[in-house]
Order: sequence, then C-alpha cells, then structure tokens
Amino acid sequence: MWNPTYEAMDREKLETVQFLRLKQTLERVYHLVPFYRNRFKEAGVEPGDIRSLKDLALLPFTVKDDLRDNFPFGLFATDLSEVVRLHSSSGTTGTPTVVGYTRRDLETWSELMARSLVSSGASSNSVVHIAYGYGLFTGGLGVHYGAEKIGAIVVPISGGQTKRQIRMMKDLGSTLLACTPSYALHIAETMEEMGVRPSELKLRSGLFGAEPWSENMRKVIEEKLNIDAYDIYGLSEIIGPGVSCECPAKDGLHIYEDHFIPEIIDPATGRVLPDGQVGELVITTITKEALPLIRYRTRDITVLKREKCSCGRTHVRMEKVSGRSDDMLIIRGVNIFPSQVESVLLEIGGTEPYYQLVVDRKGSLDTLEILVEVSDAMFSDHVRGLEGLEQLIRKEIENTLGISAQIKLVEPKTIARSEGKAQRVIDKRKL
Ligand code: DLL
Repeated sequence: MWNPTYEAMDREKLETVQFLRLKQTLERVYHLVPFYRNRFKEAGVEPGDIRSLKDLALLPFTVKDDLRDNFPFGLFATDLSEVVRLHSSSGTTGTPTVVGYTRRDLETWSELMARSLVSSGASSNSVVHIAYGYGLFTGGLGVHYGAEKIGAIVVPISGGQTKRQIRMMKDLGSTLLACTPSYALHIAETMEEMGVRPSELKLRSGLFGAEPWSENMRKVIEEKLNIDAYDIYGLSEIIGPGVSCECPAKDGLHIYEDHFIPEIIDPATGRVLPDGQVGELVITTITKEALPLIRYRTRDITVLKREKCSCGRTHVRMEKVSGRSDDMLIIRGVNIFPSQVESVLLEIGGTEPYYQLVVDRKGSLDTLEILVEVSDAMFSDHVRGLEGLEQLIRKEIENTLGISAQIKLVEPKTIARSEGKAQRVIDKRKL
C-alpha cells in the first residue's frame, strides 16, 4: 500500500475524518459559491443541519448541466489566482465543462494516483508507459504525476503511433501499461501483426480505465499481453483517474473514501439505495479546493460492497461500472448496456472483442444490429462455420439481453480501432 494510514484506516476513524472534512467543505461552498447557497436555500438546508454522514441525503444533487450552466468558472470555490491547472471533460456533445485544480488539489490527485499505481503492482522500480492522451483529457497527466510521485520512470508517450509504442515498450523495458482497455487490445493486436511476442516485453501489469470493460475483456487482455490487468475509475469533474482502483484481489475498486463520499441512488427517483443494490454512483468530494462537488451524479451504474477485502484496505469497493445511465440503451423497452454484448461475444469465442451496436427505428419498432468482427482463423474457415457462429450469437444475445438482434459478422479489422475511448454505439434514433 502506498498510504496504509489512510487506505487501511479503521471504519470508525475513517468516518470521523469524513465527517470533519464534509463539514468543512459544506461551510466553504455555502459561503463561497452562490450556486450552492441558492440550491441549499431552495432545499431548505444549511450546513449546520448536517449532523451525521447519513444527513448527506438531505442535500440537493449536482449534475453535469450545473457545470455547463456555470461555464467556465461559476462553481469554483477559490479565487482564480489559486488555480494552477485546468482540464476539460471529454463530453462530445453540448457545451464543454471545465474543471480546475489548486496546487493542493494536484497534490491530492498525485497521492490518489500513487495509491492506484501501487495497488496495481507498480513501485519505484517500475517503468510506467502512459498511453492515455495528454492534454485536456485527465488520463495522461493524472497517471503521470502519480507515477513520478512513487519514483517510477515515466514514459509520457500519449496515444497514437501504435507500432512506435510497442518498439518503445520493448526498448525501454516498460513494466506497466496505462491506457484505455480498448487501446490495450489494439496494442496487443498490433503486436501480433508485428510478430512481437509478449515475452519479448517486460510488461507485468496494466492500469486500464476511462470506459467500461467486461470481465471477459480482462481475460482477453491479460492473456494476449501476459499481464495482470487492473481497472481504474474516475471522472474529470471529481478529480480525473484515481477516484477508485482495483487491488490485487480484483474484486471491485476501492473508492478513496478519505477524499470522496460515495452513495448509490435509484437514477429514476433519486432515492438512496442500500449497499448491495445496483444504481447510479453519486460522489461528494471532501478535500477538493478549487471545484468541490456536492452529491455529484456521475450517471455511472455500479454497486457498493462493504465486506472486508483480502488486501487489507478498508475503503468501500464499487463493482466494475457496467455502463452509464445515459448510455444505457432502451430498445423495445429493454435496458441494455454495450458491456453485456461484449461479455456474450467473448464468452462464445471465434469473434474478436471489436463490436458496434447500431440502433435504429423502423416505423414504431426499434431495431438492433450488432456488428461483430470474426477472428482471422474463423474467417478463413468455410461459410458454414460462419453461419453457425451467427446463429449462436443471435441465440446467446437473445438469452442474455432478452431481445432479438440482427447479427452482422464483418471481416477482421474492419471496425475502427480507438486510441482513446471506443465508440460502441451508433444510435440512429438520436441522430
Ligand atoms: O475518463 C478519467 C479517467 C482517465 C479514468 C483514465 C480512468 C483512466 P472523463 O473523460 O471525464 O474522465 O470520463 C469519465 O468515463 O463517468 C465513466 O462513465 C467513464 N469511466 C471512467 N473510468 C471508467 C472505468 C476519465 N474504469 C467517465 N470503467 C465516467 C467504466 C469508466 N467507465
């Protein structure tokens, strides 16, 4: 562990720390951010009404539109002279949102990334190959400062030029690869094309996040790259990568509770759900200076688990994110996440983990077409094999998702590869 004092703190002590930090944050936002003062007044609450962690539920939610409506700096709680860095959220639609950090916020972020890197097998002896994009996206710089903090050697290569990435990993002896899971897969595939075997590299682990990926995808990546693959979660609004991360138990991501208070709500009603129930993750930051967020609705769907973890960390775990409530497709009334399709495809075999869901509407009926890339071996097989595969996928998708879909097998390497977050869904109903 990077910081056992906090990462393994006993529950009672941790909750005391959380409550003190929460109180301070509430006082600050109430007095420094007019938006929060107005919201609290509308909800009829004042910071003084919050007498225990449970009272958090009395406070109103904050949503992405609040950041947009107050673009660029309306929700900042410090003077701009205190702000030393800005990033922007990766949203591809609508007004952008901007997030800011004070010097102490950057220190906090580095600390959380240091914890995440150590949790996924890194140390001062590691060579950390950072293929997350550098720039306004938080992936590259977020991992970068954490890796420097633990004293590892940082290779700040950013995304793109995949063959060069592979040559560099080989030459420099990179031990940890940090990128999106879809890019990790693309790297593995390019290695195969180049005839580079995983044993020629020194890679031992991978820190993958920024998009949902299934357990089956983990197996594929681990096998192809011969590494341990760990999931890391975060969002720009809260801090960037390093809100939570897996430990060697690979059974959920520990949320750094000395900095964030998580809740799970029913996305439809906003009601807080008990631990163990699936719902939308809501996070309150309790140490952020420049942009504290109160009960921020992440839209990410997960479950909280409080059972003791074998790694010794005491912080609550969230399960792998299954999708976003706003990415959840409702097709003929059935809720579907792209990651469910991924899981089915990888279970079956004969296909590659490259797929795309195309949703359309014919008359009043929603249609779902799933483009699936077949493996090279399968493709060179005779047509009967492909027909059988198509039928099998159709059957399994129907069994798992509860709706029928048209399956279109496509040739190897025809679905666009991504260097960042993959685009899994084309919803023509919304175009
Ligand atoms: O994606 C920060 C990040 C960078 C996380 C690198 C991990 C690694 P945004 O661009 O603001 O920030 O996107 C945040 O991405 O609300 C989730 O929907 C999704 N996401 C992030 N990590 C995971 C993950 C970064 N491990 C949005 N699993 C979040 C599933 C994830 N979804």
